[in-house]
Amino acid sequence: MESRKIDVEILVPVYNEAAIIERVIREIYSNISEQLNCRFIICEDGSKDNSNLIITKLSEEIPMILISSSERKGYSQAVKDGMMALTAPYLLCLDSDGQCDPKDFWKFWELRDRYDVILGWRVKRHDVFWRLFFSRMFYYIYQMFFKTPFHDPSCPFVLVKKNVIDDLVSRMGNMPQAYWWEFTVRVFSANYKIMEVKINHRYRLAGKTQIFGLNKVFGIGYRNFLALFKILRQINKEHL
Ligand SMILES: Nc1nc2c(ncn2[C@@H]2O[C@H](COP(=O)(O)OP(=O)(O)O)[C@@H](O)[C@H]2O)c(=O)[nH]1
Ligand SMILES: [Mg+2]
Repeated sequence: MESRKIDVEILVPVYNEAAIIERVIREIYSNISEQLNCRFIICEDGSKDNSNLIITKLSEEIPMILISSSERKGYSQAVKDGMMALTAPYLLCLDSDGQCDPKDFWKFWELRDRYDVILGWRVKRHDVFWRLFFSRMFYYIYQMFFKTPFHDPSCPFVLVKKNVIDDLVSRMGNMPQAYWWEFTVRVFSANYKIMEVKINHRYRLAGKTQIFGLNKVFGIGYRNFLALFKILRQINKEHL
């Protein structure tokens, strides 16, 4: 029997999310699989909890490709590896912390014929205040470099056509923890058709950020700042 073709693949990076991962995946799946044939690309690496076990169990029930490693790869490498495994015509990316509301997916999906990339815009972002502060400061610096039209260039809720991923993925990875900052400036400078969609952003379902602890934010910010020069140089070269 010929299997039905997949409409959209859903990339979800996972690190130490045992407390919530089953709930998050089931919520996404029940929303999207009602109307579309979908498959997850789950990128789990280095978790010290039961995340991998829970996901493996879920894979008996929910269609997924599991990209696992016992070493933690870091957010950007995990997402990049997931993007390289894409085979469907569309890729939806969202985090596994429950902050993105999968109901918003349908606003993205409606726009898919008119745009190459659809970005989430967290109008009311539910993160701790100091995180919002640092993110805003970085936004102003980023805008000095790239002058993008985006309100929320680091939103981890994105729908992208496969040809865009194929074009850009090999160049990605200059910001080990801040994948979307780089991704959005690359799609912008490559002149793809892009739309921002307002989304409902929630507090983490449980646990706390796996990346941006207050003790790490200065180091990450500094390295991201240096990466901006590198990305700018690369983009300028591409436009020569
Ligand atoms: N595969 C993988 N996923 C990660 C890694 N670090 C964080 N994540 C996942 O990426 C998402 C965002 O991480 P989080 O720490 O919540 O960052 P925040 O939402 O930006 O505060 C979560 O779903 C994490 O489980 C990593 O090193 N590897
Ligand atoms: Mg988050």
